[in-house]
Amino acid sequence: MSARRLTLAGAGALVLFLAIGLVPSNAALTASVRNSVNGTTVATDVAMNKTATQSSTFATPGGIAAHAVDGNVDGVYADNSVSHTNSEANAWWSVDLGSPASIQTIRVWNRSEGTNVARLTDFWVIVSTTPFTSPMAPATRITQPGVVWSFHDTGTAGFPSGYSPKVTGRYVMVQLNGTNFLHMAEVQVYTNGV
Ligand SMILES: [Ca+2]
Repeated sequence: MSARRLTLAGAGALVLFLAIGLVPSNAALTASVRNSVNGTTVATDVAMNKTATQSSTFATPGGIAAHAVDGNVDGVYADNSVSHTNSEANAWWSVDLGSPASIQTIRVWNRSEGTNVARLTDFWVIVSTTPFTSPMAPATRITQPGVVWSFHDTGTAGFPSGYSPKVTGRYVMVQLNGTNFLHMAEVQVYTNGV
């Protein structure tokens, strides 16, 4: 599905839900649907196009960290919009929002291809007010100064999986609890309810 089709479908669904007074909490809005509908701001992905880093990069430019904040939720690796580390212990990906933000919702979009989907299983989503430092297991990382919220998702990431930190933070990390490749189609960070 093309980005244009996703955008039009998302906007259409949103207009419909607004018209009947219901905005679904887990609607598959794309980052493109972030400006306004009838002048009302509905969702702002503050992670889009911000500086992203990861523990390693499987291939450049195919798997660069920036692919998870490029505004495209396409989960097919060959379409050049998926971040991808090497297989390693506690592989991580992180974004710097540039300034503190009131983070209401985080959405993690998994890669969408076959058995690769299962690689993003048993992972943490972490929010911090200070930069993430040296490599460490997530159970240790969440005890570090600056960490204001964390969630251990023991399942497999969806399309997307949604989280509701409701904290102010600047740095967002997704980190595997075990050893594997870490690849994601997109990580969206919203400062208002979606
Ligand atoms: Ca992407």
